[in-house]
Amino acid sequence: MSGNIDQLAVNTIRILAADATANSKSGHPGAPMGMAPIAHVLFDKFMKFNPKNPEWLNRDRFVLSNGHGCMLQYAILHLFGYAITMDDIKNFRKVGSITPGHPEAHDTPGIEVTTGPLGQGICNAVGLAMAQAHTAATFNKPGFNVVDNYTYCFMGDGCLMEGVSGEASSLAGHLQLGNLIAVWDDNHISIDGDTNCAFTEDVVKRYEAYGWHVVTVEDGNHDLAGMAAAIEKCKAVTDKPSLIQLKTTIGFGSTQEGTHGVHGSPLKADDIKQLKQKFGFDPEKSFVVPQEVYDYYAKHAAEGAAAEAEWNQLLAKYAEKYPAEHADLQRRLRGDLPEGWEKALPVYSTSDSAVASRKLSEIVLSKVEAILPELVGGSADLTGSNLTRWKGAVDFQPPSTGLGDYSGRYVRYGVREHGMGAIMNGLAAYGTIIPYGGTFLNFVSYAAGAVRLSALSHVRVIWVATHDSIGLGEDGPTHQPIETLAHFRALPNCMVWRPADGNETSAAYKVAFAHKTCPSIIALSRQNLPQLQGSTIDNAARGGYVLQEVEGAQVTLVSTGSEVSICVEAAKYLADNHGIKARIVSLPCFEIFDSQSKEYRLSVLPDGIPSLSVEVMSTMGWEKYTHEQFGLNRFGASGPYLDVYKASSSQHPFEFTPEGIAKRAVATVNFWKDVPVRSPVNRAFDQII
Ligand SMILES: Cc1ncc(C[n+]2csc(CCOP(=O)(O)OP(=O)(O)O)c2C)c(N)n1
Ligand SMILES: *[C@@H]1O[C@H](CO)[C@@H](O)[C@H](O)[C@H]1NC(C)=O
Ligand SMILES: CC(=O)N[C@H]1CO[C@H](CO)[C@@H](O)[C@@H]1O
Ligand SMILES: CC(=O)N[C@H]1CO[C@H](CO)[C@@H](O)[C@@H]1O
Ligand SMILES: [Mg+2]
Repeated sequence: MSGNIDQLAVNTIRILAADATANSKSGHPGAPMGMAPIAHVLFDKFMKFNPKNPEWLNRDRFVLSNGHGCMLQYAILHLFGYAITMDDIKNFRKVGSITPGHPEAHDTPGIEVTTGPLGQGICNAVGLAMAQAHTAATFNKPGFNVVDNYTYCFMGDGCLMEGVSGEASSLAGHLQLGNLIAVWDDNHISIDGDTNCAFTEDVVKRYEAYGWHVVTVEDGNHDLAGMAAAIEKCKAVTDKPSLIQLKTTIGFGSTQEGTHGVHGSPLKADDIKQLKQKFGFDPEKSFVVPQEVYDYYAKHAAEGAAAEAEWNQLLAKYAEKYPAEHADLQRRLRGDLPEGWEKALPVYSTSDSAVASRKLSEIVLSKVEAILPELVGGSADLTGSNLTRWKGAVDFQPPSTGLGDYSGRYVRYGVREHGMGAIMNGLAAYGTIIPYGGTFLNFVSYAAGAVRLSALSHVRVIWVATHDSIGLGEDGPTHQPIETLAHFRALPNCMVWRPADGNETSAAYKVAFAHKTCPSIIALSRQNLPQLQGSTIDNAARGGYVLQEVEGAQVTLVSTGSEVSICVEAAKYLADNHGIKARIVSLPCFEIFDSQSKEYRLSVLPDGIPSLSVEVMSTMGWEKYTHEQFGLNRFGASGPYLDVYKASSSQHPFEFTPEGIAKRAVATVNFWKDVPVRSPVNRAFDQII
């Protein structure tokens, strides 16, 4: 296998990466040049894919966790015939190109997940491998291996330094994911130089301790046969994930090879010239691919197309023999939910008792789990308190543990919020699963890096975020979220829901499940909440609505979650004690409310009436909807929750009571009495795109 064509292909990849980064005067040539040999071996000799149909279910998955090396992936995808042209390579890192600065899943055919923030990709790969194992266990039948595939991942020193990779790798070892094979680009270099300045642990022993199978390839620059043998060995180990420690030279071929100088700066013109000369390319020409390299890769691409054609025949027979399973699989792959599924969502009446919304959430999950088999839930070790596991759920576990099996739909993530978030992104990216995960709202912040990527990469991931405020009480300020909602509301393409009662909780799930390209965080209370007159699923599904209208209203109280019912009492108090008429708006999701027509938004937040928002959180962001804000721009306090809400000392000036709200409503009415009041919904830029 050390024939000329292999070497020529490897050098072509290296030079393409050098040319593209030089052309865009930006990018990272080092990792692509160092990893070109393993990429060639993996894609050409092992990976199963059809460049003409990057969506084929039974393709092997590939994740470039060291996403800065994306020119490696773009070069490979181009050479194998994915819909990435040489012009696209020339447009690397330019506005509007399909070859952005780091891999973005929905931009580029053949890119599975969005990577770049180091450590995330390997966790996505764990999620993809879990999804494969689950989908295989769910759909495969004797004689019908509809899903029999692998997930491969490249990662750098940076990924291994990031803690999140340890969370997911630890879980992958426990889960015995034999279909996961990761390659560590052990080049001893990161941005600060030699990794011996900060990263000296024994990674091999660490991964062995996680329960991984580890092999080492000493010469990742030349030993193509050794690399192939290593992958072969890893494939043979089916009860452990595998790590290949691949010793490489960053920027191999550059005059600066082996130094951090080639990590993130394009090669200089004379360096590129000597590189091309050394590899037998014309030093005067750029973006050159020898036809024999295209032809050679086209053979493997054709094998992939044939494999898919064969698989399609298998699937056709499967459809005859197992029509229900086949229909379910196809539906899931489209991302559609079963017809009429929403009828299973519980509705409540005002006579139903007050229930904590975390419990209401559990009721929703229990009602829909049988209808939505694609739901795969879990919790970061808070199953009991965040109520994420429906009765009779089977755990997703290796059968050998006796704790469950791979068809199980409940994942024990352990105390690993960030890992859970990043793994869920991989689960969602696979195509057959809608993942949800539970933890306290405050600890979703631990996973902010992963949540941000959910939003950026348009995946349907749901956070069941309980204990959503100072209302959690005794656990105190360390557990009481303050800034969390403002943070995630500021994240584009992320729904932050804070339902006020049973109907609103059903609405939150209805929209979260139905929205194929947007993650959700559903903030849920620990304390009981009454069923509110006027809340319906349809109303709440618009993101905001008028809960209580009153003729001649002088103030609008706008609120979310557990504070809405306190506003209802405050309105009564205002009428009885101050003769002030207050209307009430519930605004459970900014993102969805913002997507309604201006006319609708103005009907909810009209001109002429001053408005006051009430939420026991940072007031940041509420200026967009209300004239005045009552919130908590400081940390909470520990104590029984009603005492915390009531506290009115100078040290704890909270007053989230009907009286406290009324006091501020009176001030609002007085302050705005003699000035024209326009709804904050009116904005100067409405006519500008
Ligand atoms: C979470 C995160 N922190 C920092 C960075 C910036 N960054 C990009 S590459 C890199 C060094 C990575 O070193 P390594 O993985 O060894 O890559 P190599 O230099 O070998 O290509 C850093 C710190 C990042 N992309 N993501
Ligand atoms: C809940 O919604 C249903 C229909 O969507 C409605 O009939 C019912 O009155 C609502 N319950 C409350 C408490 O408003
Ligand atoms: C060929 C092969 O080993 N396929 C495996 C792919 O992954 C599934 C799920 O882990 C296994 O059941 C298959 O054996
Ligand atoms: C379904 C489930 O696991 N419910 C549990 C929720 O947590 C409480 C304790 O907080 C348990 O009693 C339930 O069994
Ligand atoms: Mg490195």
